[in-house]
Amino acid sequence: MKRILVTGGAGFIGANFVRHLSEHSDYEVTVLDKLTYAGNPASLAGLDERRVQLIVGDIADAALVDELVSRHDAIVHFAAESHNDNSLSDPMAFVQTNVVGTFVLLESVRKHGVRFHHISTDEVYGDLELDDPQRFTETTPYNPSSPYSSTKASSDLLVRAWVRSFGINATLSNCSNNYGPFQHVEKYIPRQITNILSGAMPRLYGTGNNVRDWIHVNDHSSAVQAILERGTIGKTYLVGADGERSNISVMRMILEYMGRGPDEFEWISDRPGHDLRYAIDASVLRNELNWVPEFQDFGAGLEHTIDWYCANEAWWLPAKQQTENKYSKSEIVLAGESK
Ligand code: NAD
Ligand code: TDX
Repeated sequence: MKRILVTGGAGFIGANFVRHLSEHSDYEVTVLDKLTYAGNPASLAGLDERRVQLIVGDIADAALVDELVSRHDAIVHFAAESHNDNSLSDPMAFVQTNVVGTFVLLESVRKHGVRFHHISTDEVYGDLELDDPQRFTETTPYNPSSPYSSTKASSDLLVRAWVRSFGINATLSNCSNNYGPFQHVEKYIPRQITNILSGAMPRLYGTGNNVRDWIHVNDHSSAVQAILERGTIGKTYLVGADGERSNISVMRMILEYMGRGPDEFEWISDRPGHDLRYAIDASVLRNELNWVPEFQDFGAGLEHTIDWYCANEAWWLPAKQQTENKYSKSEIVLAGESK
């Protein structure tokens, strides 16, 4: 297995994965990316051009996909519309890329018999109560809440059906919330860091008690490589690093690390349908593939991420104003500490 096609490789997790493969394998990588607002070729800057090639195109373009799939040994499929808030204002693009785009890839994979790994999210399982002792496992029933998570769930079900009905060589992984370098400024952690760096207030939705299960993006990359190389065909693996934290606690860590007071943020009206808590039980991945996350200390990973945004303003600044303009159309700032 030498030639890998990475869809969405100019996005946050895809670009980090391509960087990871450059360091931890001798694969040749082709990135297929539409370069939507979320894709940035600068995220691949500095990589060896003899080993990493960027093709700008759409995963729903069947002719392009077929030509590319036919000359690769494996596909790792990250490309997606990925932001819940956008899926509330413009769901069509989510159906087109996440569902139709995945279908187009699967048909080509079926035709050419290549290995396929599908990247998905823990959000397909819906949410948990704050005090629920259970975490998501590979057998938790699907129960997605948002247009984003419902289209990711749809894509997972397509992959499973193509395995069962057509015998394609596919694996799936559902990961928790990633953080690290090259994440778009629309997402929670980079938004707060870059708000502070731009002289604006950080913004917290709802009560701030919602819990996300954070994993460093490099640990997601090592998990995907392990599944790609050693995973059982047809199987789903949950990826997480025991990183549950409430949004308000993450907010206060960012404020502290950036030298601000604990209440120097704004309370914002809640996201409609806001999932309360995600939590992953990754013991299948740990036990079967001996995968261990490297970034066990969330505080250290967060400080490293803050340092990266401080040092890479040229990477994030061009997207900042447009992102905040989009948010300003729907967000309502609440007076005082109300919910
Ligand atoms: P991202 O939005 O940063 O990147 C998505 C990339 O896909 C962009 O480069 C974009 O240009 C590209 N793309 C979008 N539509 C395309 C199309 N039609 N054809 C080709 N390329 C297209 O997203 P991300 O956060 O890096 O997420 C990557 C994958 O990981 C997604 O499948 C997402 O569902 C999944 N995931 C993300 C997280 C997270 O915390 N960010 C957690 C679990 C799973
Ligand atoms: O400004 C904000 N303030 C805020 O309180 C933003 C942008 C978000 N939030 C909250 C909403 C969530 O509870 O922070 C939490 C994280 O929000 P996002 O970064 O938008 O992530 P989330 O909705 O949890 O989804 C992410 O994890 C799962 C990714 O965007 C998905 O692609 C992935 O599947």
